[in-house]
Amino acid sequence: MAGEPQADCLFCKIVAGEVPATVVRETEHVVAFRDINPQAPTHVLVIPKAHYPDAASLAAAAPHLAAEVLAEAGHVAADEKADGSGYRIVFNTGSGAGQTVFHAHAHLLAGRGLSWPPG
Ligand code: DGP
Repeated sequence: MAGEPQADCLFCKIVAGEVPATVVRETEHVVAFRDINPQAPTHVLVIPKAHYPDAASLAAAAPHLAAEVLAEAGHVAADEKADGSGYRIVFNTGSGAGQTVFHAHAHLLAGRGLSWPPG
């Protein structure tokens, strides 16, 4: 059922505390933690605690939760002092776009120059 924890989902396990993570922000519905393989000095993943496989399904089923994920990404950027110099929020969606964990997550990238287009 949409939003229910999935036994085989890595990020559901992080939400449950079964896999450790370096959490930088947490609300009732959202958690933000450092990426294990950072691509920038600041690389934080912001996820809904409820399981949705990607950003589009999250936004369709729970638009307020999608908005909270975005708002929390902005708070992380401010916490990391990245809101002045600029930052990027990325939702890889589908394996062809580089999504490897099928639990919706925003990448918050900051702390270095970010070129465009991305690879
Ligand atoms: P994506 O490729 O867009 O699905 O992003 C998944 C990200 O998850 C990727 O940047 C690496 C990160 N990641 C994978 N396993 C772990 C883990 O066990 N802990 C943490 N903190 N991040 C992980």
